[in-house]
Amino acid sequence: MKDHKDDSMEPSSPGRRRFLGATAAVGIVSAAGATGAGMLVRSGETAAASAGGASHSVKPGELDEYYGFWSGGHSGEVRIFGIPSMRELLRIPVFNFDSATGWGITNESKRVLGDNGGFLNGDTHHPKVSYTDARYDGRWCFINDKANTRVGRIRLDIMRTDKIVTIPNVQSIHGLTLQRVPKTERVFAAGEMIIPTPNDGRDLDDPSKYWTLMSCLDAETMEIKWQVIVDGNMDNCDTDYAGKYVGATCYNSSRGVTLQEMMGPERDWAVIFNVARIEEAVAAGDYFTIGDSEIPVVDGRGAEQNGSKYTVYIPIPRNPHGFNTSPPDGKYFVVSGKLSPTCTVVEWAKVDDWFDGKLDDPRETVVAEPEVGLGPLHTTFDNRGNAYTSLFLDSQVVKWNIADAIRSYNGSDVNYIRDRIDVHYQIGHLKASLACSRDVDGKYLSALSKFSKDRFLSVGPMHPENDQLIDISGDRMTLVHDGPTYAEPHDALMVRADQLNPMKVYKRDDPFFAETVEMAKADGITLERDNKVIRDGNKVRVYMTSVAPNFGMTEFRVKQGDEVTIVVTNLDTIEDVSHGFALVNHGINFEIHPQQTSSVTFVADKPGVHWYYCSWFCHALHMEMSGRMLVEA
Ligand code: K7E
Ligand code: CUA
Repeated sequence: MKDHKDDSMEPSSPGRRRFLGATAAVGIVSAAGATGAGMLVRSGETAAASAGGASHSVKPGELDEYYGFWSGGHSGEVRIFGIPSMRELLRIPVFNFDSATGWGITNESKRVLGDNGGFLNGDTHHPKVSYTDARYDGRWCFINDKANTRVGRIRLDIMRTDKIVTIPNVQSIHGLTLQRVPKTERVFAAGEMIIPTPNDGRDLDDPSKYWTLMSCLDAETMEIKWQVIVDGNMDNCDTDYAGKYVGATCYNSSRGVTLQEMMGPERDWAVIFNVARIEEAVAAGDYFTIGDSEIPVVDGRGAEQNGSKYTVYIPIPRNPHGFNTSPPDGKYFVVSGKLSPTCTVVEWAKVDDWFDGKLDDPRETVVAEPEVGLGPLHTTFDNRGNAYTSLFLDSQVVKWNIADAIRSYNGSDVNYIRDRIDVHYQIGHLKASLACSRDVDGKYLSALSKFSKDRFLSVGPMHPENDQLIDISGDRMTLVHDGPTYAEPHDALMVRADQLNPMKVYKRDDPFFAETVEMAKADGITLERDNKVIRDGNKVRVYMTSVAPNFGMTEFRVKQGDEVTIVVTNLDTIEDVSHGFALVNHGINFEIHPQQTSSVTFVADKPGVHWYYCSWFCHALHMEMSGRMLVEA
């Protein structure tokens, strides 16, 4: 949702203007209904105004209650925040180049980046932490790359990316979600843009032959198990709490290629995939392949007939967005209308009924369709039966009660709206603490606003995004923190601090640098002891240790034109005593954490003296931690 940088939302588009005219009225009616209760529309409160509560304050030296995993949008990274302080703790490079850590420079990171190491950008939207029985298990965080059609995996013990996979046959991985039960064995990646299949120059001018696919990856190996071809495109997705389904929203059921065309239909859909049936089909050989790819593709098209054996297409009003299953039991999922002021609530058990042949119309799976406000995007939940939906156009978070919305849908005269709070401004995603898991606790909600406008000192034409924190523990929501952030978190989630157990120092047998250890072994090197230069034709391998404030080697000699590999092993054993290795005028800098081995390969093409130094402040004599590479002409 990063394209709407202007409040006016495409004023030049007559279709959009007409639409807004119509639904604005509905939205106003809805808001008026809410204010009828006397108190529900409020202006924003500041942290100062709500400081009386203060349970959210984290004093200097105190630790946060949650780890927040924030996508970094088109910065290509993932960030870790402490919640509720909103202190930024770490940036984890994934698809991007990172000067501080040497991501994209070291051999170890290049192995992870693979063939796509040539791309230095990514666009991360949806971080998802792995589950065991729908509870965070601290193994991995998965993240999509919308820009270059990849999925990355971060190991949460070392907080570094260890796998990146490019998904074939599709363009733009947008939605990303994980199997919850019995544990995360499958990763689901929703393809967004529709393209000819294969996309080899055929059908350029015939969008009726453009398609996209849902991909299923093995969480452990990151191999792509299967794909399902669908009608329309896909953006957000989520799974149930039974390990049976994954579903995705489609905002372009008309398979349009222009904005006008994409806004045409009154209804698009949510498409639900029956995982067991798909895997039976794959096992039975009932699939095809696309182009050079060998991935089994199952046919899930057939929206006009409501779907196929493998899929059901549930009609949802107007360019739906957001797909969120309700905790702690996963009974419902909620999809927003985006261009309709409604949320659609579907009961997962009724999806069972559909696939069991008990329903005639996929709309019979819908149990509520509350009017919530203008521009609804994403929904999150507390542990008291309430849903919280972000309203992009209204710049609000609206709290509504699911059971009352169902009663209202069934004809009762109940007000399901519980509260509204202004956010600043134009909110995209929102996520309550632990709201994607059984442990949902209804304490905090992060509101990821796309604009900050007047909230901070001006830093030029482009202002920071504004990630706000809202206390949702009471009946009324209270804004407790503004957190300016850099481009551009889309989604975030909170994991309880005790649910993660990061390592303090590396283990010497860590797979992250296992290949480098193998290379050293072949050279007869013991990395924990040796400081040695190995020459192998014009290839030179320089092995050195580091212990604050010394590199094990303070000079080494190579010849101009040699391909040099420098391997540094940090023998320090105390957490946080990291060193850096920066080679001046060679574009080289990388991290070596306690007990880690890192390496880099380059051509020594400049004769002369070239200093290297430690770039991570480690000791009173850190400045002196340096050495010389002597390159003979
Ligand atoms: Cu709504 Cu990519 Cu989750 Cu942006 S998507 S907001
Ligand atoms: Cu080692 Cu600074």
